[in-house]
Amino acid sequence: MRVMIVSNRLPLEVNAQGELVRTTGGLASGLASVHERYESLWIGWSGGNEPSPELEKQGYVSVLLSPEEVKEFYESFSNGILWPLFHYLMDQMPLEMKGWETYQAVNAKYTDAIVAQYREGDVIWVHDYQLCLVPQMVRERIPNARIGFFLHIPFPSSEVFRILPWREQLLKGICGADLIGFHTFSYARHFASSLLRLIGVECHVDRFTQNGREVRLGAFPLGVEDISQGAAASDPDLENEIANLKSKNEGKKILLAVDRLDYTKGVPRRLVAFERMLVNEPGLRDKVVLIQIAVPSRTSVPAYQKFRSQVDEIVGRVNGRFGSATHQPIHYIARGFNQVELLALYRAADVMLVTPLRDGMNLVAKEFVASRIDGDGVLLLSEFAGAASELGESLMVNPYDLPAMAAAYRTAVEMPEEERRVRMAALRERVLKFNNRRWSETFMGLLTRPRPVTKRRMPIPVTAHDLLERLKKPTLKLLLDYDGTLVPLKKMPVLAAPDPEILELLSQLVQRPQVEVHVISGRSQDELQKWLGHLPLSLHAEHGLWTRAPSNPEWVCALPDSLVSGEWKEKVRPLLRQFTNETPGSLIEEKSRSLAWHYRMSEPELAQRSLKELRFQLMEALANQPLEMMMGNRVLEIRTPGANKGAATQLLLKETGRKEDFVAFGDDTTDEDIFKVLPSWALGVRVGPSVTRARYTVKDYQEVRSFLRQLTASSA
Ligand code: ADQ
Repeated sequence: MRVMIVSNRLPLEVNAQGELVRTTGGLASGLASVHERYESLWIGWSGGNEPSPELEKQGYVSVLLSPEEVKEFYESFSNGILWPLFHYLMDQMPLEMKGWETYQAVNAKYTDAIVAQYREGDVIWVHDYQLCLVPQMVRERIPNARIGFFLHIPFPSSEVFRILPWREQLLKGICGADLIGFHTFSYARHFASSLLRLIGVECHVDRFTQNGREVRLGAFPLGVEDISQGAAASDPDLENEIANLKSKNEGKKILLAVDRLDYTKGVPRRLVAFERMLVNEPGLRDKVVLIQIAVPSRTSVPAYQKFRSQVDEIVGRVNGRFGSATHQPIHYIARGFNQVELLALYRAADVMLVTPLRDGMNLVAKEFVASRIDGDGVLLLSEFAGAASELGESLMVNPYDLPAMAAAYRTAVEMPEEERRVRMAALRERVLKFNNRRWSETFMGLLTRPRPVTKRRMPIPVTAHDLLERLKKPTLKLLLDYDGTLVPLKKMPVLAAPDPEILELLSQLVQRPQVEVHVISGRSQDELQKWLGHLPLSLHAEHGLWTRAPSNPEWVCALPDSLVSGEWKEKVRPLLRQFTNETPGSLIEEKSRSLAWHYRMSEPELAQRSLKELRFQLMEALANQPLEMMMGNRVLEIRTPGANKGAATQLLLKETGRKEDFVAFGDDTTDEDIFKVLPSWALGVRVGPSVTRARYTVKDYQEVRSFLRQLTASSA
């Protein structure tokens, strides 16, 4: 098995001298282990616009981006819009949001690179917010590919995510994957609620169905290597460097912070809280020093330039205010450190400050813990970092609460050794156990698990023309559902009256003696009569309980009167009214032998909760009644049993025998009753993508109309 890792950037870039150098960032650190462990191919941008033979030799495939693409896809759209929004920092977004077209085009470019390299059996693992559209784009070209998607940054609340004008496309793009991973459970929960609210997809615990495919989602917190054991740890310079740092700061506690210089990392607030501690605690002024390492990042995005000068200004102010000829409170170093330098700093520090305003995970916190073989050191951690959900023994802070932060710094500096060790021991146990190897193995394990064998076979996608070709006999019985099959679904049932086009099509069709048309629906006799009654076709109302033949205006009931008494309605109606009042947007539909509760217009999460409660209360209230509850598309129907679309279909089939062709179209769960009873010689067609018992599927109601049109023409 080969793994294709796909990320916006490769972990190496070609510098001005043409040499390969490592890039800084959490994604590169996390994935290096996958690249080494599996047979793999890594696809991404190398930072340039020229192919590099050096990269290819090492198993990297570079995607080349033009300067305009870098500007619009990477800087404007990915880092200028998605990055701040996903981190809840909407004030960093530009007034005019640009780059969507290029974002799509570049996602297609990555897709081309994947398709060109793909070999049967490969596993494709796509990473991060720059490539949200890639999973679905690959799915369309390699339908049975195994695709994973991992988001390295937070997935925001659906209330924030919905701000994006392209929210639906981004969600559907991600849903092309088989497995979707996040760092924390709450990001997965936010994603699931966006699915429900924005594209109406309901998630059951850790899975949902998309276009008839099962998609899973879950929390897979990324970990780090045990860096106390790695190559850097055995570097001869390391111990010297640690001793050097300690002696230079003799008698002082070292507070350390290491970041990519990004406004999400909370650097200004961290520095201001430090200033506040110095103001509040004169006794500590010459006993603490803050070392802030910050590697410049995304320097061409406007929001970052402003932010850098803000940091410079605060550092200057604090050092000017509290520094002396022999002491400088903040050491601010704006460059990347190599691994040995970083490790020495982690090990020399007394307190590690990790205080992002929002962070997907934050690996610096875990690297610090992993490096502390001495079992000492204090981790001060923002509750808004993904890492907070795993590292509960750290000193937790809210980075927006400056007085509390300043107080926490003091607590950290003064924490007794015993407490430091107890906390660190617990942190180390977890960080070393749930390391990056475990992360990739868990994700890959789930992604490569054999797909569950479904008893139901997948329906065959067909066009109107394909269906027509399958008709063999001189005459045809046609069974048509109404809503969603002949006309598009509408928010309110009363708005779904037939349009002139469908009326014209049906009236043409019923003139053909070779075709017998039946319309079957959950709707009442009155509605069907009003909308289609003038046409000479058979109507079946309330899922087949009532039938009207073309030649006879009388409606006939399929069940004896005794079975359809409506007394139970007196009990159910008040309950439905109560739930309708409590669930804005829902409504009750009265039919002769049933009551339906529609909630298509309601706020989806509220509707789900109400539905659960309503079903429970109905079950209690109707315990001794021979009634059934039936779920349709955003509707719950309570009705007398015995009459359903399946029973009605069986009656029709009996008359037909095998002399005629029989075709049934439906788009809803209630139509599954039809497909269930169809013999092998009849054609069942589900309208729209879904798990179904029907043998065939067509795209939408337009395709049904196209079938009716071609049928009319061919039987003329
Ligand atoms: P980042 O935002 O890059 O990653 P982080 O997880 O902290 O954030 O990773 C930073 C990496 O870069 C660490 O390995 C760190 O050692 C290194 N680094 C940072 N500053 C450095 C410096 N000055 N010199 C040298 N190295 C430095 C994104 C998300 C995170 C998520 C990761 C991984 O924003 O939330 O944890 O991906 O999924």
